[in-house]
Amino acid sequence: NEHATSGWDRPTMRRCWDFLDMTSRSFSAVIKELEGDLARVVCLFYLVLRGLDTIEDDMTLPGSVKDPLLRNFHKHSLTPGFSFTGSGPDEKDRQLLVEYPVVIEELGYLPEAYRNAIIAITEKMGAGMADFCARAEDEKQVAGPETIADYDLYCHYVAGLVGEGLSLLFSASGKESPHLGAQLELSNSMGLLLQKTNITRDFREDVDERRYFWPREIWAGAQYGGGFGRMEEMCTPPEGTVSLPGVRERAAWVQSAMVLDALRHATDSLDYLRMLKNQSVFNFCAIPATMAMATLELCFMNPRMFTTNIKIRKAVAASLIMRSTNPREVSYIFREFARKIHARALPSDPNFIRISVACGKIEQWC
Ligand code: PS7
Ligand code: MN
Ligand code: MN
Ligand code: MN
Ligand code: MN
Ligand code: MN
Repeated sequence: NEHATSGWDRPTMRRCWDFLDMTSRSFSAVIKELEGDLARVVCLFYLVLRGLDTIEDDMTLPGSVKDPLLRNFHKHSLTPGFSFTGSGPDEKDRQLLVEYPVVIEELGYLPEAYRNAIIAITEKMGAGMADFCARAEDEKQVAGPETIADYDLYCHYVAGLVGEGLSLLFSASGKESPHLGAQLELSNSMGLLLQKTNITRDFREDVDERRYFWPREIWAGAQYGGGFGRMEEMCTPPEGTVSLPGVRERAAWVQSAMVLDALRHATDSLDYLRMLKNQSVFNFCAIPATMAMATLELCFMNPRMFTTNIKIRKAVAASLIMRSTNPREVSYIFREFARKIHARALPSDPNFIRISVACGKIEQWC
């Protein structure tokens, strides 16, 4: 029967479900609702990438330890008994790496097509993360992406590849078309929409931990209303000065450039969602996408984003979960948030015209 291979009663799989709840704020519920095999397969994919991301995020690890761990994580994931106990005590998900052997064992029970897809994506993501870490270690370079193209590349490694891998798994399950796994452009866009929203919202948390993801082209250059010397200056004036005039306003223009850059991926994401046939897969992809659009609208022109960790209200999230059921409804949700953003844009913002165009494109899609 179905339960014999789904492993619902294996202690190792039970522990993996525990870890999914412990490590995921946003994905746990939608992953568990996936149909058939897919719930377990995507749960394991999530845990492998969560383990890899825990290593990437750990700023207490020296490059000499971190670099090979990231580059070889796909091999470790196939080595029975591998665990990593060297994460700093403050890493919130360090226990997952301590008990990583349960994930490795469950990967071993997966059909080969699924396992190979998960391992191939993990290898590419680990190499990409390591490349960016190496640049941050290099004293001659400023940490973080230089240009917007560079920012797109980083986001491709940590999120576009997740979209690519998920599409491969959906196709391999037979629940989605075999063509879906080949739509790399569209699945990349879904990942970039989510990742760029997360990077924009998490400004303060990331800067406080000395993690810099905003592209220098946006925060240092005048074109997008920037001109700051360091990311920190957007929330705290440089040492020895009182708050400079215009800092708040320029920070707002940089923030609006970040929201605008994320909005670029909205229509491709709608195209991706339109290709899906399975209801449980649709919900899994659409709910994080509408949450991202709500989060972008919350961030836009919101000075609180620079000082605290802002989140959409529980009632808004609950309503989005209920409404994100089909492509037309989801496009209306996108349009609703695009209209709110457009209505709050100021003509004095250097990004004003580009914002109008981006919102207009979403409007046109519907
Ligand atoms: C396998 C579901 C649906 C075609 C661990 C889902 C961190 C935003 O670090 O935890 O706490 O600020 O809030 C997810 C495309 C990836 C991109 C990426 C794997 C959508 C490791 C999610 C998630 C592709 C790198 C979590 C990208 O944010 O971040 C699975 C289609 C992991 C998806 C990271 C971020 C995800 C993220 P943090 P969060
Ligand atoms: Mn998280
Ligand atoms: Mn992270
Ligand atoms: Mn990370
Ligand atoms: Mn985090
Ligand atoms: Mn984040």
